[in-house]
Amino acid sequence: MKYVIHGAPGSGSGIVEAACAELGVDYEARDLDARNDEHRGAAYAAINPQRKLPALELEDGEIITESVAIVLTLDERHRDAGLLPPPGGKERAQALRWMVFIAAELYPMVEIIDHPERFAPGENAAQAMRERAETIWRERWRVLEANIAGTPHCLASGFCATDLFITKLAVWLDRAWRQEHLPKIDALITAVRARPTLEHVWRRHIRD
Ligand SMILES: N[C@@H](CCC(=O)N[C@@H](CS)C(=O)NCC(=O)O)C(=O)O
Repeated sequence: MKYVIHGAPGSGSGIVEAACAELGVDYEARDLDARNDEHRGAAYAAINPQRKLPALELEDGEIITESVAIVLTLDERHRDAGLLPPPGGKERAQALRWMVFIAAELYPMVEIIDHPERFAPGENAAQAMRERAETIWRERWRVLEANIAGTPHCLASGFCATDLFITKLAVWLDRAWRQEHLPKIDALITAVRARPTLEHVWRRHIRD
């Protein structure tokens, strides 16, 4: 079985590559030229009608989009690897809670900050929208910081896939601000980046 991950270096597809690397499954990272908006074109729209990365292609060609759905699918298919805590327990519930918080409350802020013109007409309105989104983005990171239960992971029980989401998105924050205001998340990133299984993934996906 071989998964195909449609993505781009530096993008959210790093979460899916990291999940596959943690699971030890065979995958091919199929990069699009996101700098030249290849993901906005018709060919990729046939894979993800939302024209966003990542998308996971299963061995029979089935496509899964939405990073949380992808990670849950991978966890279900490779349950023994423990990418997430076992179903039914409170640790899994917390892992899902914060994974969905990231996907639903934090990740959408990135589109508004990067492309405010999609949401507000005119340059002034777009700039005001970007500034407000940046404030909300940081406020929501503080909420997550206050709920990091482990040392240094999101869960008290240790590493899980939620830490991959946190690591990939938190590196988009200004580093000095992150170090000052999100010390627990900063320590989490350091630990997750140091995982030997993930070294080759972060080399492609995290610049500094
Ligand atoms: N809800 C999606 C969000 C994915 C997303 O926003 N991906 C970014 C890359 S990190 C993207 O493709 N942006 C392209 C665009 O907005 O034009 C998920 O969780 O997978």
